[in-house]
Amino acid sequence: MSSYNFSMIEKKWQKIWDETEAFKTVENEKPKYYALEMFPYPSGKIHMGHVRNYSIGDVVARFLKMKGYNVLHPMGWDAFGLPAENAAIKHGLHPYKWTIENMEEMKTQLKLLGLSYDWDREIGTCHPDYYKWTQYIFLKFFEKGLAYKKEYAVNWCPSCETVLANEQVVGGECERCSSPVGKKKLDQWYFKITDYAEELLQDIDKLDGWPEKVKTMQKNWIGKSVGAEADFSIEGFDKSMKIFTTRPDTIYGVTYMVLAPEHEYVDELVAGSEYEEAVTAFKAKMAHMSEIERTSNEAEKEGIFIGRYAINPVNGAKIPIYIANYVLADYGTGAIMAVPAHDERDNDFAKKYEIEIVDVIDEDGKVINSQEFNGFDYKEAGEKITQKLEEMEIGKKTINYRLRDWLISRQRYWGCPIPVVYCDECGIVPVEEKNLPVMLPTDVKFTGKGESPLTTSEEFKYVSCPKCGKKARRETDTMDTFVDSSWYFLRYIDPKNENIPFGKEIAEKWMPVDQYIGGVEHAILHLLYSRFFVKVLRDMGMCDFDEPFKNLLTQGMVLKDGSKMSKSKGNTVSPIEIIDKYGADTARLFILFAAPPERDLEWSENGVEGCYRFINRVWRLVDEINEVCAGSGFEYSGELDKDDKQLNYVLNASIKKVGEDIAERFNFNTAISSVMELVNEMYRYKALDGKKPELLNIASKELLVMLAPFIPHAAEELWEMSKQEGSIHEQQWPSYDEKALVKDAIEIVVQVNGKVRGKMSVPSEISREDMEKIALDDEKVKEFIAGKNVVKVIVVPKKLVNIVVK
Ligand code: ANZ
Ligand code: ZN
Repeated sequence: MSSYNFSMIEKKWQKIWDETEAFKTVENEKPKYYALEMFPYPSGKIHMGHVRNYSIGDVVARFLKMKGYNVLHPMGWDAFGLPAENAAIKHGLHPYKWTIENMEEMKTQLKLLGLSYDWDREIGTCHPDYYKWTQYIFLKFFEKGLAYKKEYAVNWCPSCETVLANEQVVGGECERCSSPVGKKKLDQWYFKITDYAEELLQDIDKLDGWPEKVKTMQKNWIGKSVGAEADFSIEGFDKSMKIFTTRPDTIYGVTYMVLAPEHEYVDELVAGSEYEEAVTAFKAKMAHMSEIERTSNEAEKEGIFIGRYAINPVNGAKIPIYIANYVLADYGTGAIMAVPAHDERDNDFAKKYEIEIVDVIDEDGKVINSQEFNGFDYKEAGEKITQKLEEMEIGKKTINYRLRDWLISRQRYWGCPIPVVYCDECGIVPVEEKNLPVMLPTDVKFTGKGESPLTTSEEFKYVSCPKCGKKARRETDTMDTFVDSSWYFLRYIDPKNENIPFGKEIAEKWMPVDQYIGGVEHAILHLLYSRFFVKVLRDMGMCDFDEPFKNLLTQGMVLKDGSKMSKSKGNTVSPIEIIDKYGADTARLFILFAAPPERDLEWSENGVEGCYRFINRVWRLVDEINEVCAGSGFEYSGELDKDDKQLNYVLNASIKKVGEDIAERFNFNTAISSVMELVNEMYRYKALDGKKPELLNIASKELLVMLAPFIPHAAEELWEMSKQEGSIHEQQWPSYDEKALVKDAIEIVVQVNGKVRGKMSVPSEISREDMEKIALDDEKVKEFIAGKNVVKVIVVPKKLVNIVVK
């Protein structure tokens, strides 16, 4: 008898898989399958979230390989980003060194999990041979007018001294340091994602393999609103105020107007008036508040009258103009017509400042108080009023998107340099393609303050203009790391291409990603940006597909004591400790068994131990079968009796269920349960006398094949011990025998004094006498009737035996 020495086995097979390049993908005739997990940020240590993400992906990849696909399963590093830079500031370590060391460390840890990656395709976004192509793509965007510069009041963290994207502002505070976020005007680079808003929205409906909730989040993020623009003239002012409304039907109910405090007319409108001082003060106050603070539902509505009046174009009413916190400068036109009777925010505001409220829609949705539009349904009235505005040439139907252009420049060192040069003569000049990559300089200072550290490198900063040759200055901002991760899945396909980011033909072959797996926290930005990139690259002729990810699985969180495992909560469990104690196979099995992938998973040491015991149970079973049945082979003769049939039934039912659960639903937990039932049945069968060893050999072989995606090391070792040929991971997934699934056995219930004490499988043609005999002979039932008198045995044919005892 051998024992399950996981540590030796896992080391052994990891080494062999490495040496034989077992998971290297080469082009062949098989149908392709691209399995991809979101690549990690190299923080230095893997956590349970990684273990979960990558174990799920590994089962998918190994399973599809066994199903006959040519599987591409790559891994790499999302290696630029702030933590490296913070470490540099804190510990004086260069970000490059810090990152490379972390990548090495994490790779070692990932290898301990026995994941089936083609490490030959490994990429790191911080390597010049990767970011060269990020820069190349940037320049293509620039050429097409899809990368542009504009001055903008950005979210600014005074403590990190950096620009923050909207999503990095949480509750008005910096996501990283919790300082209150302010605004600052800076020249910034943008990608024009808004040009693709409509297509990004429309194509969501094509994503059949995506979770509904992710699709909804993307739709809301794009936020399409159909409405109208209308010009309201301003008394004593030569320009009119353009507003955007989704409810033109309410235009007769307008009782005040609002301009965003930052609206370009505001200063002019109050200049020299008694309102000027108060308006300036209010604007200053707003400048220190984040957009979220200003517009959240809980935020108190706040504003001031600016001493001016607008004229309602449809009825000539004179209406006061305010500036207020809840109107934003960069949505719609930055100005609104306020209808307190029908808009909640306007209603709060009007009540607070005692402004008139006029109903224009009654309870049945019919328009009232609206002259010739009275009596119309509000929807119809909206169209008619828009038409009227169009006829008056002061308005038109308008579509607005909440989606803004993507702010991509960061005043940071550890990112991809933006490959442009500023020349006094020629303006913004792109770096020539032959001079890519623009390498990150190494002679920089990390002060943790002020401008990008790239400005501290004199050598980097000054260059000659690519156009005129005069002295020019390089862009010193770097790109948002979301840019790096918006195309990495394309680089994996052709990772060593030295001429272009990826070959078109080979990308055609492998794309789209068949299964993408990752955290739901990336449901919006990363996925939207990747979709955007693919559409732009397609329009540039670099590829022919419209969408990058065919199927998406967003895995749930790993919880402990009911809350997410996280460093800050101090409730983490180290994957490495678990691997040391139980082995990677146990860790993987537990994570896959404890919950379906999309649900949250509660960590449980008992659960882990249970999985460890199960692997040991499989180990002993296969080991014993090898000992007892060796030499018997797989060919049996003679009829199958009821026990043979039962084993065959459970085996084939299990093959069917495991295959379907993985392929159709990724229900790994129920797949594993079914394998556990098979193991129980094999133990039962093995304990019987005079059974067919060939049947056990067959069951043992298929059991291992089914377990291979989940516990690859133990399965491979047991495969070898069973003297099977080749690697288990090269085997075909077993098919099941429909005939074996037709049961001619039935299940009967045995009761003692009316209580169910056992269920047993019996031949369907069983007699009353046999039912009674089998029931009384059963070990469990014997326990319940031991030492008692059997008064009566009631038999319901083919259903039930009730034993009455005293
Ligand atoms: C009058 C009105 C009456 C409105 C009513 C709504 C309901 P969505 O759907 O998000 O596009 N709005 C327009 N621009 C704004 C800005 N820059 N900041 C804050 N609010 C703005 O919302 C469009 C509605 O939000 C517009 O329609 C406008 O208020 C407001 F019963 O106009 B509505
Ligand atoms: Zn020049």
